[in-house]
Amino acid sequence: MVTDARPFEFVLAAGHAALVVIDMQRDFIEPDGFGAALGNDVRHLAAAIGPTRALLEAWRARGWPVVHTRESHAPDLSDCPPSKRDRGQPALRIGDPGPMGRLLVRGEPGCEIVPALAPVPGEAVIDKPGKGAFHATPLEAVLRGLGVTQLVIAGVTTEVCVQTTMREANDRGFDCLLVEEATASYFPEFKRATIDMIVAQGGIVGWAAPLASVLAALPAPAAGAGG
Ligand code: TIU
Repeated sequence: MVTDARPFEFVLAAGHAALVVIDMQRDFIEPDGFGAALGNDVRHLAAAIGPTRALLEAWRARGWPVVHTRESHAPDLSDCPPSKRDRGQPALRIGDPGPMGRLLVRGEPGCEIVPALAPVPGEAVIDKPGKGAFHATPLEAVLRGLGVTQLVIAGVTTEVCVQTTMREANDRGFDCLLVEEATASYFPEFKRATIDMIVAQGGIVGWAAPLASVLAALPAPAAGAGG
C-alpha cells in the first residue's frame, strides 16, 4: 500500500499495475527538439529522468507490465491534424527538419525515447498522434490484454500529455497514480497545479505520491522474475 499518496492511500494491485512512461522523448527533453521549438525552457524536464529510471528498474525486476508512449506522427503527417501543425508561431513545426531530424516524426532521432529510459524487449511502445495516449491508439486493448487494472504514471509534460492520458484512463476505469518526481513540466507551477487538481475532490482524476513511497510499497521481486 502506498501510504502517503494523496488524497488517501493507494492499494497497489501486484502484477496488475502497469508502469506507463509518457513521451520521455528527445524532442521534448533535449535542446533543439519540438519542445524547444515551441519556445520552452527544456531544462525543467531532465529532473524526471532519474526517478523514471528507478521506476523502470523496479517494474522490470518484478516482471510487471511496462508501457512507453511516444507523441509521434507518420512521415506523411497523415495523422497530424492541420489544427495541430498550424497552431501558434513556433520556430519549427511538426514535420519540419531540425538538428535531431523531422520534429515528432516516427523514425527520426528526436522522436526516440531518451537513452536512459530506452524500452527493452517485451515492453509495449505506443505511438500516439494526440496528447492523450488512448486517442487513436491500441493502448486500451494492450492494457486489457495484460490484465492491467491500475496505471502508475511517469512522463512529460504533467499538464499536457500526462494529465490528458490520466483523464482518458480514469474514464476507462483504470485507477491512476502519478509519481511526483517522475513527471515534469516546462512550467513548474503548472506541475504543482496539475497534481493538486488530479487529487482534489477525493481523487477526481486519481492519486499522486512521492517516488520513495511507491518504491517502498512494492513487494519483493519474485525469484526469477524480470531481468
Ligand atoms: N507542449 C507540451 O507541454 N507538451 C506536449 O506537446 N506534449 C506532451 O506533453 N507529451
